[in-house]
Amino acid sequence: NFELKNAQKIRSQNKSTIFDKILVKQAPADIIYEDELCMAFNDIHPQAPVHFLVIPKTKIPMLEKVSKSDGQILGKLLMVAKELGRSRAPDGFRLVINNGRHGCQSVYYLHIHVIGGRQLKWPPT
Ligand code: DGP
Repeated sequence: NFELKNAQKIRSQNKSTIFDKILVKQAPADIIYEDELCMAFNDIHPQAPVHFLVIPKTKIPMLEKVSKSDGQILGKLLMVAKELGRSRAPDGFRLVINNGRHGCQSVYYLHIHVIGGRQLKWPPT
């Protein structure tokens, strides 16, 4: 039933993810940037020559869970994505945030994909 499914969904979204472990260096990752608010590391399944993820250090499971007080960290994530994207994919790049099942989100720890280093197509399928 709906309530059971919803409870299971909420529990799964609160579970520790692989990105929680990468953040505290309990799991390996190719970290390309880190400061007091965020971290960026290369995607383990790159979809292009440049494909890295930017995550906040304070956990947000998915974009739809952000609150008004998260505005600053969201801005920060975009700024870091922009700076790293510009230097690593100077001919252009794309940001993606997958949200929920239909968005193909697989890791429930908010992350911005930064993809580039080749000609991308639009629209994505
Ligand atoms: P998504 O939740 O669909 O937005 O994508 C999650 C991305 O995370 C996917 O592109 C693969 C990547 N990923 C999954 N596990 C690991 C991991 O252990 N290390 C790294 N570096 N990336 C991972």
